[in-house]
Amino acid sequence: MSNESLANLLREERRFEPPAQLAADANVTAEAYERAKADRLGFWAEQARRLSWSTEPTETLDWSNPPFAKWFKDGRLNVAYNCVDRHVEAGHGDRVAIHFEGEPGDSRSLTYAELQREVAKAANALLELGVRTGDRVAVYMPMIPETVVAMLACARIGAPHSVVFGGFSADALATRVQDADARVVITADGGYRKGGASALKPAVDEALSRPGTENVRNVLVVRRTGQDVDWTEGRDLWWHDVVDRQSEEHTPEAFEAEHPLFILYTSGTTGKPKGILHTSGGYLTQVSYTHHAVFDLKPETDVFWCTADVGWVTGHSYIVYGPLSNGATQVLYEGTPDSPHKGRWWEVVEKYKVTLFYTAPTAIRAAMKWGDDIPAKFDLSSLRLLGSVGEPINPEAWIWYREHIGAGRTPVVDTWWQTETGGIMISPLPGVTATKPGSAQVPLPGISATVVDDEAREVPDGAGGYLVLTEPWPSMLRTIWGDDQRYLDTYWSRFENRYFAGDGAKKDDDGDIWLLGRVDDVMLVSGHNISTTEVESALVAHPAVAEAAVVGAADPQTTQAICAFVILRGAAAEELEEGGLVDELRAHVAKQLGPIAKPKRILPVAELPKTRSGKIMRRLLRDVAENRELGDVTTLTDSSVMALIQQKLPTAG
Ligand code: 6R9
Repeated sequence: MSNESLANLLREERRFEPPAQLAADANVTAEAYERAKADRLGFWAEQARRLSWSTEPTETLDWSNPPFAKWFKDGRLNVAYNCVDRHVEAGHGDRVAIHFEGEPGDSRSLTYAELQREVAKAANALLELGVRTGDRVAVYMPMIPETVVAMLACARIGAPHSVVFGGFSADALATRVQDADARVVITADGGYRKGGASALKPAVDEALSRPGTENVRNVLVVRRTGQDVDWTEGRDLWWHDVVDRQSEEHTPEAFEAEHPLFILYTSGTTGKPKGILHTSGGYLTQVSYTHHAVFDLKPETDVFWCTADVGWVTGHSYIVYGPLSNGATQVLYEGTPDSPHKGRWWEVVEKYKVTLFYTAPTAIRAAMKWGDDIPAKFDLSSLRLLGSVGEPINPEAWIWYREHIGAGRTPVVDTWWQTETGGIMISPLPGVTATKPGSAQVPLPGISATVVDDEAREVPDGAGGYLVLTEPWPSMLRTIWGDDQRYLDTYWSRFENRYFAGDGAKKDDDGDIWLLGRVDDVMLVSGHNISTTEVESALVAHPAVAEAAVVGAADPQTTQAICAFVILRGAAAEELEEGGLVDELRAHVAKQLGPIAKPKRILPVAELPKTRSGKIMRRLLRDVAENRELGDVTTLTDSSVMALIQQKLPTAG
């Protein structure tokens, strides 16, 4: 696609300067870029001093065996001590760490002092169950404070956790328990979602009946919903029986900086899930620094809320480790945004006077679809900064977010990163960067990223290619659990000495980076590479379209033909009966991006298939568009969506 068409699509040419007061008081200023450029490792060594080490590291990076990095390797620390105890020791024990809001409306606030006691008790309980340094613990939980406590208790005793999203099936849980060879599973009877109690324990029972899970000695069960559970005597234990009676004292042990902190599985499009391994010192340094820098956190006054689930990396880094290492006060919300009503999130913002809010484009587009009048009913004036993560955010959604949630005055930071990167990599800095709707813009200080072509040559400004990371970073994955070769093959073999992120990207004329979706999703139409993101953004820019997903379907004439699935806004859907709208949308895309990007087919649908973390699963839509049997649907939020979409299709062709 030509640069003119990109410029055209992004006719949203407005730039948003940081608010003057925010810039004046910002945690991080432009000087950080200079500092990091002059001495990248020195810069990260300084950031490591944000943490309390029992042995200060003297060596910043050991890259003698690339791509197997060792950061701060002679340093020792305890991650849980850094997230909890040291804030209490510094006199902040009375500060609220977590405002928990349950979906049914129950709430409870935990101070740092209370969190310290809970984590100590849970750590003592795990020790009593025989969990030892290095043993893996699977965590399969709803979004409740005990989940955070469980993760920190594992970190405290050096037992890597493997959190499995509570919405995943028994199958998915079994594979992950087997792969990590977990010794204990921490779960709950259930949690509240979509207005009801949704069970978790039966999936654990089923998963543990599978071969390869025999090493799980105990299942520790939190009572959340009170629903009936089956019980395996000798294996299953109630959290309240075992944890509540423990001592509130536990002396944290210091571990090496490279001690494994957690494994988190990412599904990827093919093959078995990859167990992404993160370690302690480098990971905590980067999530702490990025949380401080990107969200401009002022721990005394801010209330942070990241809406992700802890089963996703965003929850690990920006609910548990980043905010808590910084002594933040944050909201933890259990349920879905539309239960019991579509204003639930905004009600929570109003209730806790949330100042910093971090969510995903999919949620923003849903809120747009539900209507401007819903957030307008709540007092959102406490908000001072908004963040986005998970997918490219269309300029249209970015502007809506700023206008309707941020009252047209808050900065919006679009943060690009991955499970593998551990922490934020590319993002504006709210006190420095003039933001551009739709672009993640610049690598953070200390991070080196660029865009290269097929031959690994850096592309000039105004051109597109593949996003690569050119220098190691502290919170990088260390390997794929049990599979070093797959780590090399997946990330380090596409380009020599560069980390291949798997995302398409473009540099604009200012050199700012625009993310264009997964490389697997790029379409090839009559010899042109066309990004799904750009066509989707063009469609969403039309007032009749609430959401769009675009795929390339095999086509005898053009290699691939663009096939768009769109969710229409209410009134527009009626207009469609008279026909015309589909033609208008095709013409609209042609006008915005050029005739080559005009979708061959546009199919209005009621819902799009999404993963649990809110990403559109284009590969399933490609299966539909190419009349194939559907691939793996186990990570879908709602598998009935695909049946609905298939019904709508007059067999493709
Ligand atoms: C944090 C997280 C990683 C993939 C990543 C990319 C997409 C995430 C994005 C974004 C454009 C952003 N992605 N943030 N694309 N702009 N701001 O989402 O981790 O679940 O591992 O997904 O998500 O495609 O490669 P993970």
